[in-house]
Amino acid sequence: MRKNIVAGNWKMNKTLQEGIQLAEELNEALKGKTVNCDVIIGTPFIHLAGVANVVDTTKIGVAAQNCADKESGAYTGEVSAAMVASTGAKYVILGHSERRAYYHETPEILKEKVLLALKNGLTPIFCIGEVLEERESEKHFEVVKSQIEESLFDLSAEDFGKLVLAYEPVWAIGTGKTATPDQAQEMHAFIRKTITEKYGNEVADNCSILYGGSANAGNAKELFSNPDVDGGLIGGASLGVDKFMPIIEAF
Ligand code: 3PY
Repeated sequence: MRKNIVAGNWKMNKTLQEGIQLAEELNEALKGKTVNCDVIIGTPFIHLAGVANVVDTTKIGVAAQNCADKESGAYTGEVSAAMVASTGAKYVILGHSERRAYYHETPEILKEKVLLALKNGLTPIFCIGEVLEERESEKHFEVVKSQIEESLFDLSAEDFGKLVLAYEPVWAIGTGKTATPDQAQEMHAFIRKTITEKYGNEVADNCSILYGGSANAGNAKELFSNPDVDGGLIGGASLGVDKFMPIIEAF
């Protein structure tokens, strides 16, 4: 069943204490409330266990923002999918454009990360999206299709069915620019069609496709009202309960 999801991506923000406080505040804000979406917070590695400990995990899912492309061993500074899962986190954001651009994560590396995440019972939230020049030269559909094909299309239908996708046009990340609801719907429908062609209607219909890129309380309702936009991956606006709750309540 396709789910509505609002997922925060804290990126590299918040000390451990600040992160725990934010998670506690969100937990409190959601107490006794019925919301029409799954809520996830994507924290830095150091917060994962602490956050998973203080939140009601039946109401708030915890996500890492990355995991290693290796199982274990001599990889100084890396954190494996098994380690992420051992904290109580249930999700991992993979392929964010910041990791592709600054940490040179290739489609092949991402493919390994997705496999390891799945092997360890984590749900990957897999990010895709074009840069500005690609949109301006009308290559955006082609680029997004390749990103999906190269890292995900070797998966079985069963495993593909475990993924969440997040369309994040790179030109809308941290720029204050947002794709218009029509641009978001057009791309999300294209992504769903791409999935249908490979895996069939059922897998495509059940796949949650989130929009990311300067989504906030002001534009969430309009973005989420599109039939193929199943929620958001939220950057800056997930860093305070006052900004994040209205997005959760936009469903
Ligand atoms: C943003 O909203 O800027 C994001 O990159 C969310 O992942």
